Order: sequence, then structure tokens, then C-alpha cells
Amino acid sequence: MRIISGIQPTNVPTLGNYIGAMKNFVKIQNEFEDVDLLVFVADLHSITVERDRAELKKNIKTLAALYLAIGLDPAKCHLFIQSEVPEHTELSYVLECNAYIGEMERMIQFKEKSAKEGASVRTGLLTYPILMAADILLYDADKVPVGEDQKQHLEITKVIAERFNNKYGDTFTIPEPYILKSGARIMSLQDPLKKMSKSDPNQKGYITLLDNIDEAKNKIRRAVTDSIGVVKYDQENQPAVTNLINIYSNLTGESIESIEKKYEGLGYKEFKEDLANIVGDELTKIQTKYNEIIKSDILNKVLDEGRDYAHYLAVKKIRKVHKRVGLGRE
Ligand code: ATP
Ligand code: LTN
Repeated sequence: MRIISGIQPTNVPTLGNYIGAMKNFVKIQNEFEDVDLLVFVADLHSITVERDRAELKKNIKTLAALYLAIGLDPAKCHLFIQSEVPEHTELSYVLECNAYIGEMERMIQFKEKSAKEGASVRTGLLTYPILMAADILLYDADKVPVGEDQKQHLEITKVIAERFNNKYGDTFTIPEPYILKSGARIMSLQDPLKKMSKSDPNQKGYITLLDNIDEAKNKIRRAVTDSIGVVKYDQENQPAVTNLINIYSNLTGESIESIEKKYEGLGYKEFKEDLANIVGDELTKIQTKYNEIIKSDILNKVLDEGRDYAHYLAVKKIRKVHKRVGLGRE
């Protein structure tokens, strides 16, 4: 079974990215049998909106190092940078010719992000899901671990793959999203109705994996709650506390019922203090490894191996696609 996923190098990944996606990569690596896992830095996806060049460079390296720091093992998976495998953009173009503009305009993420961009919405933002489809179909991935917000992009990937297969003959494996129920949507610490996002202008709403530990703990202590005062999992009436319980449960593996029971009769203060320590400990673990990796020269070796492996698979696939479509001489 082949599994692939990527994260954009925009800012440092948040606790939401970690719980919703990155932690699952490690789980898959350690628990799935016979899995060929590819994880990449989606740098091409990140230039669909204006980016500072130096910052992008830095974020690419940081994300790659964080993949290793959270426990991805280069002996068990392949890590690479999307733009270093040119077949992603090659396939993307062929798929663009098999996808409709109306389909792209219906994407929620496009609607949300283009509304923020005003008059200068780039064409790449519209075609973003096609590049994502190419990332997946290029490798015949069976499963794609992502957070809830990517579900629609996975659905359109399936539509494009099926359309292509029907038109040109069986070419692509139809992928399935792999979304775990709990943690698939971690919300902002300041607004429980908004997804935790690394591009949120309000930095108190998110915690990044490289945040200063004390600051991160304070963000938990100062997270909005409600006036009910009971630690209860209730999405409708207590969305903020429910979000914190979700984070707690995901980081400790403790069940929601057991967490509710533990804090029965206690206020939010004690609950938040414990959660602040849990988050602090998790970040400390990650940052200790991260600092070792950044100092060593392992990263380049890992990314070279990953690029070569991905490229080997991608070349075979793109040749097949060109042949199916009737491009070139052969
Ligand atoms: P941006 O805010 O810059 O658009 P993002 O924080 O949404 O970025 P992405 O790089 O788009 O992050 O997403 C990487 C992965 O993390 C995806 O699988 C996505 O579904 C997941 N993810 C992002 N935010 C959350 C969240 N709040 N909760 C759970 N999973 C999330
Ligand atoms: N669009 C994704 C990142 C991404 C991705 C992929 C995830 C780009 N290509 C392929 C899984 C498979 C996002 O999280 N914003």
C-alpha cells in the first residue's frame, strides 16, 4: 500500500497541523504493515499567495527538519521537497486539461482564500487542487492522510482520476482520504468556530511547534473558554472547552470520558494548567530533536534519497500518462 501526504511550508506548522496530519504520518509509519510512505514539503503549493523568498527558504528547511523531529524515520519513509520532482507540475498540466474551471471555482478553500486576496487572486490558487491531485496520482497512492479541511480536495482528486481512467483507460489508482475523527479539526484558541491556522493574523489563536515553551503554555492558559465552568465535551454549547479536550485527548491518548471524569467538580484553571504542561512537554520533546537535526548534516542526505526515490516513481508514471494521452513521438 502506498500512502502520501504533504504540508505547505507557510510559517511553522501548528498544533493543528501536528494533531490533524503530521502525528498520523508517524502512526502510519509505525503501525501499518507493508506501507510505502512518502511525505513531502508542498513548496509549490505555498506560492499560490505572495511569499517572501527568504522566509520561504527558511520554512522549507524547518518543515523538513520537523518531519524528522516528530519521529518520521528515513529508514521507513521517503521525505522530499515537491519542487525537486518536476513531474508534479508536468502531470498537473495534463490533469488541468481534464478538469473544469467550474469544479475549481466551487472549492471552499479557493473561495475563502481568494476573498482574502482581493483583486490579485493568482491563477495558481484556482488550480491548486489540480496540483494536489497530481501529487497524489503521480504515485498511485491508496491513502492520503489529511485534516478535515482537505476532504473536498481529495474528492475532486477522485473525480479527476476517474474521468481520466474512463477516457484514456486504467491509469491511476483511485485514492481514499485517511481522516481520523478526533483531531481532524483543531480550532483556534481564540475563536473555537475558526480552524487553527498558521496564517491567522492573531498569533494567540495558534501554537507552532517551535514556539517558545512558556509562551505556548501561556496561550493555553489564556485560551478562551465559556462561563459554564464544567469540563465537558459538548461541541454545540461548549466549543472552546471541547477543542481543548480534543487537544488533551490527542496528545495523551486518554479518552474523552476519562478526561471529563478527572476534572469533574474542578474548574477550568486546573484543566488548563495540566493541558499547558502536556503541550509544553510535547513541544520540548520535538524541539530537542529539532535542534539536534538542524545542527547535523542528516537533512540533506535524507532529502536527496527521498527526491531520487520519488523521481524514479514519477518518471515511470508520467511516461505512461503521456503515452495514454498521445503526446510526443512514442
Ligand atoms: P494555511 O493556514 O497556511 O493555509 P494550514 O494551517 O491550513 O495552512 P496546511 O499546510 O494547509 O495548513 O495543512 C497541512 C495539513 O494540516 C493538512 O492535512 C490539513 O488538513 C491539516 N490541518 C491544517 N489545519 C488543521 C487544523 N486546525 N486541525 C487539524 N488539521 C489541520
Ligand atoms: N493542500 C494540502 C497540502 C498538500 C497535500 C498534497 C496533502 C498538497 N499536496 C497531497 C496531501 C496530499 C494542504 O494541506 N493545504
